[in-house]
Amino acid sequence: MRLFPALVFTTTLAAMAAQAQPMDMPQHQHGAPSEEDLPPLGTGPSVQFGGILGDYPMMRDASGTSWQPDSAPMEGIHGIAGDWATMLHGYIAAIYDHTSGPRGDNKTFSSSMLMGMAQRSLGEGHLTLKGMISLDALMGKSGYPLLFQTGETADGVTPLVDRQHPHDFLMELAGTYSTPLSSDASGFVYIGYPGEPALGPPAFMHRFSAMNNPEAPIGHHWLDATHITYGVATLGLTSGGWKVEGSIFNGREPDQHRWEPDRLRLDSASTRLSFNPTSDWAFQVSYGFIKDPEQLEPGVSQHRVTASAIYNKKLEHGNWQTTLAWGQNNQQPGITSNAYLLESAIGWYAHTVFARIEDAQKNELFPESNPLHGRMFGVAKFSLGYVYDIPIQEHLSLGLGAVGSLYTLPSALAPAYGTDPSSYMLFVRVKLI
Ligand SMILES: [Cu+2]
Repeated sequence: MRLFPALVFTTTLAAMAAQAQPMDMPQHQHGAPSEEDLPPLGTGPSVQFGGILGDYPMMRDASGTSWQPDSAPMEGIHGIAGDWATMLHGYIAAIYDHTSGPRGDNKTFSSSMLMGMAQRSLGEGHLTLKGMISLDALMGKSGYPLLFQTGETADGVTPLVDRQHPHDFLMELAGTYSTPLSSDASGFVYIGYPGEPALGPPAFMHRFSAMNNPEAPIGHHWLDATHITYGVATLGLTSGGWKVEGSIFNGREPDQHRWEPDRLRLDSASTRLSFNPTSDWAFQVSYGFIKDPEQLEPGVSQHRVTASAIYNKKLEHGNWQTTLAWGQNNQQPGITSNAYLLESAIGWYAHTVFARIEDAQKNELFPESNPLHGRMFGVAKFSLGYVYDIPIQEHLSLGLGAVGSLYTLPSALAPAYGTDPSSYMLFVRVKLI
């Protein structure tokens, strides 16, 4: 891990937390305002956040244009700058990662995210600007060890297998405008470079059930891997708990040059239907045609179908969220494979316990030289983790955590992975709250 830039990032987070001039509002348990805490319109500051895509509580907004339950907590520092309501959210973690077996490895690395958002009213509607960066690229081009993970490339020549790719420095630069169309419906447009098309559940680092777990899901490229896409344009409608939207976007996954933006293309398309029937539920189904997603497999496109349900329960001193998701990739030409994910996290005072169960079909675990090349294997992963968060400043907390995982795999994989592979991560995290 290159320590210096990571230290600068941490210092910047601390300085922002110290200088933040938050809105004068009561804070709830995690330091973030909940819907009830916000001053009602007309009595508090005239500038405040609303839903970025229509008339609904801001807590519903997750990554890109995806939705989570309204009752989900939203961390970050809220403020006002002129006519703009602003929000800042971020974390940086130092992680020690160990994976067992013949393909196992150890690595110490950092992962991070800093997100800024600003919203103002414009005409009848709302304009929202979002920017998000990550210093994940400091971990090096081959990312971090993660057994059975597949997707993207380290160097443009070899595919990443049993490694999670680092995220690009630029994760999102996007603008959204929404305007009322009738008394109960709004239309919106979302433009991002990079951005997230209307495909899949909220990206893992943006949903409460996953955000405390430093590991990416091994089903990432079946569910939410399009969260960083170099070129997205989305049009949609919202009405009450419903949202329907369509995107055109760049189907190619980010290349190995993580510090630089990629070439803009708009060669793929997706559509998503979202429904939040109550403040505790968020459902979505989506379909996308993804043109040539893998740099190393030109000419192989994908049809992707996903469905997910998120249940969130606000507790007196915490929050509990559970996500169930399914994703299917249908390669053209090629095979169809599925990934299933069930994850849950419960936060109570300073404690968060989280768990994830995944089942994924993988056919990219072996290089062409291996007789098992191209064969599909079903693997399952069980993870359990815990993090303890200590407040170190009004808007900053220090978390100490660990996560351990066990796997089940077909016997044909034992020579490559051992009969009972396992892995763990230990981490220290500084987070804006
Ligand atoms: Cu990703």
